[in-house]
Amino acid sequence: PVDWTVYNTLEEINNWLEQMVQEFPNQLEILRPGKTGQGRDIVGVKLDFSPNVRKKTIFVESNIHAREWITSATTTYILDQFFRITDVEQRNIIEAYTWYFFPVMNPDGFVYSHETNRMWRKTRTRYNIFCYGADPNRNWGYQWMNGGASQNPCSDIYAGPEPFSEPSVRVMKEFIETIAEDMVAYLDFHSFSQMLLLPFGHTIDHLNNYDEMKEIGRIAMDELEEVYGTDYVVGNVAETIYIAAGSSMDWVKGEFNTSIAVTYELRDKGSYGFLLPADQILPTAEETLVSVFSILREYRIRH
Ligand code: 0X9
Ligand code: ZN
Repeated sequence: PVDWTVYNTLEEINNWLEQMVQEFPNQLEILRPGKTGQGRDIVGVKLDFSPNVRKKTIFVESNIHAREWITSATTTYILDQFFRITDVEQRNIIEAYTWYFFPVMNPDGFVYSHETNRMWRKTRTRYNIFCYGADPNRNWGYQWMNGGASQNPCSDIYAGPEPFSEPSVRVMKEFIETIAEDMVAYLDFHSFSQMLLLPFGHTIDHLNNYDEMKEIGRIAMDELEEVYGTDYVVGNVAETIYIAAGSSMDWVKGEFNTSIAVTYELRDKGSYGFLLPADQILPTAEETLVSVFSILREYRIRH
């Protein structure tokens, strides 16, 4: 069962998504845009509280890195809360957009992290007799291999033999292209470090709407901190965490100049790292949701 007291398997998450769609057929639609390298469906949902009205869209991505289990736990919590929240200001924000949720963007890696190697990060493409997988957050075709990525298939940051070599990445690229025109926000969830990262990963330059997003991000992370005292750093990828080119967020920002493009690095700061205890799922999810509302509210005030 998905109740945010334990970490769930891919099957449990997908069953829960299907259950939600059955319960709310007028607001939710199941999406299966394509298959992974190992033949699994990549499963997402489209959420719209007034499906006949065309709106701006928001895309929510998590678990493109397999071992970052807190990320899909958090985004499924957010999706669930969208059906429970009664606060008028929050409902206005939820209902102003068409939402896309893809809780597990890397299903092959996610299953491998559950069944075989808890610390697995990449996809599961076989590249040689010893080494499997490319980093699906180095495989996107914007500034590909321009820093912080490797051409060695045994590396955890292997960018792949070419941009979009990984079937799951290619599927999601093609799906995002079909909705990009109306997209106002791309929310990408990773762990860990407690950071809110802004484009880009290949340069420390403050490009596009960096200054405005830095200001909005700081306000949002201050509100997040008020919930449980969790402190976040805000800044561009290259200067805040490290140079890293070929990510999904950078591709979205670079290709479509999407107004809000952010990458969360959720809890914690390294005590447990990727092995964040399950009793931290709810507090992490709660504080993160507060900050998502905060980002959207602050953006809407300014536009
Ligand atoms: O290295 C990564 O892909 C991310 N950190 S993680 O520990 N979750 O692996 C940072 C990604 C941010 N980089 C860009 N969006 N360019
Ligand atoms: Zn990650």
